[in-house]
Amino acid sequence: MHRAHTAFSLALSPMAHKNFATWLLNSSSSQKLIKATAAAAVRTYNSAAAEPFANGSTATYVEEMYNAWLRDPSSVHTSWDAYFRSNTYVSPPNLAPVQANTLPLTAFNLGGAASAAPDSKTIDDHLAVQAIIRSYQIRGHNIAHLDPLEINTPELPGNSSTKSIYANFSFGEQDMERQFKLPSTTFIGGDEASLPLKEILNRLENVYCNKIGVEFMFINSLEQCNWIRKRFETPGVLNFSPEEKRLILARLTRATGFEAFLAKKYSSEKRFGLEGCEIMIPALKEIIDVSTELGVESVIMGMPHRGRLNTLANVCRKPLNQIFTQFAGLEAADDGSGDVKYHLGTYIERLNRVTNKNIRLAVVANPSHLEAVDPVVQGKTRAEQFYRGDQEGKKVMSILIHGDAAFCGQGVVYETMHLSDLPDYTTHGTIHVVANNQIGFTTDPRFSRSSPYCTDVARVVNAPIFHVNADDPEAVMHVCKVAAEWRATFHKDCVIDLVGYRRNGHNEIDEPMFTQPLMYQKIRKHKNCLDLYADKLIAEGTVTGEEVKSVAAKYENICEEAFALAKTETHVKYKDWLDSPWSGFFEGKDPLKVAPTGVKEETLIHIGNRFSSPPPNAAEFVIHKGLMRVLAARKTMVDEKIADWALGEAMAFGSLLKEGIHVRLSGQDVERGTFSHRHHVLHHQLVDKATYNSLQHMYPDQAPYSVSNSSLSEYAVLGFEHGYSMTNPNALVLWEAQFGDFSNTAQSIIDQFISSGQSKWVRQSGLVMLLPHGMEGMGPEHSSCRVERFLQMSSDDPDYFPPESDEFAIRQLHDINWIVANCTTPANYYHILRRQIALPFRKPLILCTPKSLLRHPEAKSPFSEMSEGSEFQRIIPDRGPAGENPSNVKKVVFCTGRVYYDLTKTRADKQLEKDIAIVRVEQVSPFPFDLVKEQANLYKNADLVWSQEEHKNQGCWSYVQPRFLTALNHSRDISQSDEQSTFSNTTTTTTTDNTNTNQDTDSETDSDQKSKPWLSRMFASNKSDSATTGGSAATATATGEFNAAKHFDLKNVRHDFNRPAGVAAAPGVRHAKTGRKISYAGRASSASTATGSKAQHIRELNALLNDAIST
Ligand SMILES: Cc1ncc(C[n+]2csc(CCOP(=O)(O)OP(=O)(O)O)c2C)c(N)n1
Ligand SMILES: [Mg+2]
Repeated sequence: MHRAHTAFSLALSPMAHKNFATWLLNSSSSQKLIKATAAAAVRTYNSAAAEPFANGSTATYVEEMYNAWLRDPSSVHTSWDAYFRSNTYVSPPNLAPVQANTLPLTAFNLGGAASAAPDSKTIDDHLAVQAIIRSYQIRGHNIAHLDPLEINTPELPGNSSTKSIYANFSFGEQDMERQFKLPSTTFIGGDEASLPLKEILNRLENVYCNKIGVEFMFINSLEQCNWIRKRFETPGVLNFSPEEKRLILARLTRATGFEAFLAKKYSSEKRFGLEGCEIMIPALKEIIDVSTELGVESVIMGMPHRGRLNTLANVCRKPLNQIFTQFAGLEAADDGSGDVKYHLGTYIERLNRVTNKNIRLAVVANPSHLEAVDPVVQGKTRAEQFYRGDQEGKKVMSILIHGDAAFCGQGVVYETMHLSDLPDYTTHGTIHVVANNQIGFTTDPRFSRSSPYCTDVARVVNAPIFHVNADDPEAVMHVCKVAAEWRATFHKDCVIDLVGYRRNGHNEIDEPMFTQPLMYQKIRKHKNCLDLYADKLIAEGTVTGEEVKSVAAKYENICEEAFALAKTETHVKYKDWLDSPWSGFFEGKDPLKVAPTGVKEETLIHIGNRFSSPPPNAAEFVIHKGLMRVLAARKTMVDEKIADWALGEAMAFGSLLKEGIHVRLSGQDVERGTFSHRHHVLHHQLVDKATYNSLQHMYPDQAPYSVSNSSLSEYAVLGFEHGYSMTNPNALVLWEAQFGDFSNTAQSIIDQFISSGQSKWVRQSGLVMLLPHGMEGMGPEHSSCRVERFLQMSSDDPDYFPPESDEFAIRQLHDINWIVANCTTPANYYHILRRQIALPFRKPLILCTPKSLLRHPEAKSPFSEMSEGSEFQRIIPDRGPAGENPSNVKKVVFCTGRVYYDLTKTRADKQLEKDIAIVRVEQVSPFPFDLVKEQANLYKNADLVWSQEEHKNQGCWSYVQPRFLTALNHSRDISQSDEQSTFSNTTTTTTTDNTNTNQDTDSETDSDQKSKPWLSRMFASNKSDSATTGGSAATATATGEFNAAKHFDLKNVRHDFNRPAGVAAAPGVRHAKTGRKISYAGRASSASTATGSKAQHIRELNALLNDAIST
């Protein structure tokens, strides 16, 4: 039986066997099961796992036998007795003998004399009944009626009658009325301890082979298995009251009505409707209702395209007019690129009418990349739990909704699942809902997965999986209730597999008959779930036909009213779709003011002393000798008031923690540091798991510090940390790659969330990515963080020299999508980390970090470069003889990162300190046009060279080259002659104020704007009239001061952090690239990032150093 391998042809054949018992009989593995009970095949616990039937759950069965045998050896069959006496059996460590599962001898003695020993047939028959019960529990789902279309029915061999199975168990018709004692591992009896065989079979058939298929017996916890059995087996669990049924009907009506309304009004628009799985809406509502009842106050959801609008409308209750406005193709009122409507997020706080409790619902915005949002949701959830002090996840939970094809196809699902139980990543249980329409775009399951179910990935974390036929609303509601209770009880993941179908094509414009003709013939004849359920409720007298119609009509009216309202809108507002508002963060802040990043020297000394000290109970806490030396070396540095890389980092973290900023560092092996330099967690050498983390003990009232070695995943962990960073701007969240290039397995998170999140979803993040980078002869894969890729995604315009003013740097930071830097000193590293928090807004920071520099004797900074008055240096000028006498300098070598130390050494070796200046570009993006210009002007007569250790087609060269040209040659404005390309396409806005201080640039008026070609206008300025009005005032006054109060109406900036119109307002000017040039000194282009041969690496390095350091 392989659900994925079933073919459509089966759908046309009648279901061969509806009864599990029949199937059981014919299944070869089942035969083994049957025989196993009597034959008592001798297996060890381990070998049991290899047997098809004897999986982990069968071990529980063996365990039961074992427990019974322990209490009374004669209570089990002689074969079990022999087996246990042989000492072959080893009790599994996590299954202690459980009283509830004992099987006393008297259990077999129904109807017989109380003291008489049971005969072996009685024992065999009882064991056979137990085996049957277990078989239903283990594999009943395989034959349950899950598919509303009845296409994917099991492939059943032969045609045997139900009777024969009893016969096979040595049961005949005559046994049907025989009473059998029920074991403690079933709840089908309710209050009854025994039942006739016929009733046992009927009840099992109903529980496990009807519209719900429960897959749970692989779970290695008897308690959890019993919990699930009870929820599904107890008689009457599926009985719903008339009120409950009406509520389901009303919700289903809305879900169905919403799609129908959109189909009517926007028939040619893509919306990725939910038709065929509309029950997902009542399902989500049920999960939220039950969870709210159980204490949850905030639900964070991640979901793909399918049914997203419906979820926003009917689960989150996002105003319908805002949703409809998205269909109108209106201009946006705010900045950014926006996104298609079925990717946008939302955040709503509202009263849950069923539970009468307040609830916060967020749907996280996501890209097309299916499942990429999963870890982001988890990180955001974790962070919300953290800030609320919700250590057990009782108040905040996540729900992840998946498509069937994506759930089994995308590796990030697995990677995310593996975070679910890790101490620093768990969200204490996620409910996964699969909108399983049994198709992925045009691909059938049998071609899209090799596993029986699309949900099999969840088995790796022992998550129970509840398959349910999406055409049975009551079964679905029951499953949802159990899922919510499961999460609240065990705080572990579980999966609801809603097996439905897709009524239309992949989207509403697609023709499904091209590829699934027979399936769609069937779908066309298939009544929708609402009609089926309404018919049922009418037939049983719960509602009348009139009531059904009136509920539908009422909802249609609501939609019509919202539709009319939407028509009056003139703009869409991206801010309405924000998923993570930071209330209060932007209010009253000067958006162009950075707080100082230097701190008092005494603070540095305090942090340094703590960081270099063993734990207070040092006498008892045995530290590794090597680490004692590390601590001693740190202490010496503190005494000498200098810092190496690790100390500089600790200064940044410690000082932020002191200021109440939570710091979280996560990634592979970050606690020690891949290069064994960090050592934030000291391990007691004699006591297991006893650790000490000095950064957690800097100050009594400090913010929490968390450092966590992560699972070996980049995609999920980076996504998780990105999500974490979205929740609260007052936290420094860092993810470190083991080596920089490993971040490429997280490329979708980088491309779709980190680089473009603000532009698409008006969402900011101050996440820091630490990427070890440097060509140090370690081979192609351990050398480069591929900084060129990050730079290529930087949004600053290579040809645009922003207006020069005191606010040059902050304006650039404000306008760019992220910051890319490569620091050469611990002090600059310290400042750039602190600046992340000092900024009045948040931008991701991509930081190339060193390897050999971690221990380089010159890569140290005095405390004076970190104390009050010091700040981050975007460029570090040459401070040696060349810098002191610039007019004598023949050549200026610009560089970034560790190659600086090689260059200075070569320069010293060649005694060219007076002739060659070396200037470090520490912040590569946004490009320090102003400082580069200043440096170039300083060395008027010198040749200019960019030197890098990366190959020419890699590293920073292709990014810096055009920007150097713009920085060097800014005298001739070409904007007037090249209007089409005058403006930066995202960051430049128009100003009508001519008082700009920038002498190099021309101001541009509205009338100038109007005379431009439309494309140029569109790219150039704010998109709405209102925004243009707001931005019409100059952002800088004649004195260069920025007056936030005057120019920003913060009341109108609902989500605060959006760039208020005008902040970036500055006329764009491009410059002719004539005059001074910059040349390149470095490796040639290459396909690989570095050579695998150390000798060749050194040869290349020497060549590039000689090339750069020559006059
Ligand atoms: C990572 C990724 N690969 C490919 C696609 C293109 N794509 C969009 S929807 C889709 C099918 C998804 O099927 P399923 O997960 O079952 O969801 P359904 O559309 O059936 O609801 C594909 C392949 C994508 N969006 N993301
Ligand atoms: Mg699908």
